[in-house]
Amino acid sequence: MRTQVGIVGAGPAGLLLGHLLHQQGIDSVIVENRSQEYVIERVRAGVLEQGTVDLMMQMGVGERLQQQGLRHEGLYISFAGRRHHVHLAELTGGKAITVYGQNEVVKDLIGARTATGRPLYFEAAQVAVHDLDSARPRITFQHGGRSEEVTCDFLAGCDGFHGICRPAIPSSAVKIYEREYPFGWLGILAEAAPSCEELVYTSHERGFALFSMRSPQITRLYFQVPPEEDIGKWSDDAIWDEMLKRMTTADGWAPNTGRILQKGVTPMRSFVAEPMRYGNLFLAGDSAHIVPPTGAKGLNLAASDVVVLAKALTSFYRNGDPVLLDRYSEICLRRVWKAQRFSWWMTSTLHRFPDAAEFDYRRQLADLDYLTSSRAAMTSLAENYVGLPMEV
Ligand code: RFL
Ligand code: PHB
Repeated sequence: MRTQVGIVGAGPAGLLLGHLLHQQGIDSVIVENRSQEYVIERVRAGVLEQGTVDLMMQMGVGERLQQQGLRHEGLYISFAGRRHHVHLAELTGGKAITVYGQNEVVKDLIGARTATGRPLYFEAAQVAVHDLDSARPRITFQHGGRSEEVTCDFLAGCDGFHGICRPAIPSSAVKIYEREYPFGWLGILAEAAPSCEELVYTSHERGFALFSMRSPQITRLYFQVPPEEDIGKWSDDAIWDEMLKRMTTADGWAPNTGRILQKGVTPMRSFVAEPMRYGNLFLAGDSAHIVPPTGAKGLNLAASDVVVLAKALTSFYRNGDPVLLDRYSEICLRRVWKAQRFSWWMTSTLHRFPDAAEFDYRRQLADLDYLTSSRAAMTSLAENYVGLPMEV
């Protein structure tokens, strides 16, 4: 098989890239190792920045997002038993975020890809990339008992943090920046109507907790646990008990409880691989960088990377101009590092660090007090949370 751009991974990055390229008349083949059901059902992100929403609308894949997405013009920061409102839209000239599950985004994008009739292989086994620094890089894999080979002009490594593309780059050609956190998140999806219209980020002496949602019927909640926590240790009753202890505020607000539909533990990490290119392989999304979920940035960064990559490839195929391809990594990394900074800051400000001294905890509370009483501080939070501009 021959194509222009071989894409490894059918998460948000790979699917968005495939569609952006298709709209510019550039051919691609997408190769994914999991099944379609698995990719759609994986419960992950929920918050889309304004720019990600605008992108999906412009791409013509925003119909369900517009109908079912929950637009939020604010959020709450809760500490010392009180919720403090941050009016995102008022502080950012009208920008907002939209709560719409990543699995819904992926479902919409798979629908759009399928309608183009271009190849999207699920359940590909032994996926490997070859000849990265040549003019004809290749993807090989097994599918339905057959060996397949895709010869490409360019490869896009959109295969997430545990994928095969980043490890295929010689270690001398990539520098890794990394930080692990001494905690993870236990997350649940509950059959309960959200008891607040906006997200609530809580700093509590027992640790961080987050109230979110997926629909008018489904609440999504998280709380901080030790990094390797065994979910088997947590009965549903114990989870609710801990959620309510951390989230209930002095005015009596608390999440509604209900049947737990799904639960899991997520580790927290900050990670950047530089540069995001090796030869004709371009890394995009989680394959190149990971942020802790506190800033709700991961999926949105995947989207901004592929916007830059699609523009660069379009400019190359239209005008033979490689300048944007050469600047891809530099352009993406500027935004990536700002999202790293913001995610680290949200994480450090709201979580309890096991080795922190009393001084650190009091300073954290002062940080939150300042944040929620200074318009300047809230504006900084708001402009980062709704998303910094996508630059090309
Ligand atoms: P993905 O989604 O991991 O997709 C990569 C795809 O590649 C496939 N793959 C392979 N395919 C072929 N061959 C191989 N060898 C392969 N190895 C892997 C995988 O099966 C998969 O389908 O990466 P992508 O596209 O870069 O997208 C990134 C986002 O998924 C991620 O950043 C977000 O989920 C992070 N995240 C959040 N981001 C936000 O913007 N807003 C949020 O509110 C938010 N909340 C979250 C989150 C992530 C979470 N977890 C579980 C890590 C909340 C949580 C709990
Ligand atoms: C979610 O709804 O899953 C969610 C919301 C905000 C975050 C992370 C996850 O910061």
